[in-house]
Amino acid sequence: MNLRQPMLFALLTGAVTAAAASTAWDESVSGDLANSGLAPTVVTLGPGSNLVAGTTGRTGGVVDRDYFTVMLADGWQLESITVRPGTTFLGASGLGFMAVQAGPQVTVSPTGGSATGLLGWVHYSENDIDSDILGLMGIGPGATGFAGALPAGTYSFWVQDTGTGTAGYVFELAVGSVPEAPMLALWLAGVAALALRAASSCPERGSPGLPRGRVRRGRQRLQGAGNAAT
Ligand SMILES: [Ca+2]
Repeated sequence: MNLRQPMLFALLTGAVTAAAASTAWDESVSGDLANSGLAPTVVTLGPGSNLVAGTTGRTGGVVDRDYFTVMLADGWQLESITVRPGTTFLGASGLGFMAVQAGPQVTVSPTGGSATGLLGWVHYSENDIDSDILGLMGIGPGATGFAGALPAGTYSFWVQDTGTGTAGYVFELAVGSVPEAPMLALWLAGVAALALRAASSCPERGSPGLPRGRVRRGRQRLQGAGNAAT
């Protein structure tokens, strides 16, 4: 097989092999995430998939709220937040809550009942397992709102389930590089060049089944017709 063929296939299909998710924070290993929005735990994200796992819920009347801050460097963006299996729910509502505020803190009161000041928020449920909830966060009523990926910057997240008991959560945060227009143009030019090369390397005359003798005779007839017309 031509060594270029796999690369060409990948370019044309956009096929990318998904890298295994890495663990950015696991409460069972690294301890409870911060309980105060004013001092969130800093969680470091890398390119690709990052798992943030922990527990929330209400024990002895106290809600274990979890707050963490992530920083996205220039050229990078948060593309999705997928709820993964291992996430569980409490009470009749069966809803967990996740919110995000721009900056290094969540200053919005957890008991104020207002989303003002949040960038977005979402109630996630069993139905969201293996689904991306970032888009839903962006349309949380009362919050500033956003659409698409979260661009470079600092963001603080707030996770809670106020039901009695313990609810687990596993979120997969996908970080990707921001597509650059010049790079996209180069990529398109490359695809076009490969397509032209593929076309020009097709069997001459484009008639694999036509004997060469007939092709030659056909050309001679055409040339003869051309001569007659001049
Ligand atoms: Ca916790």
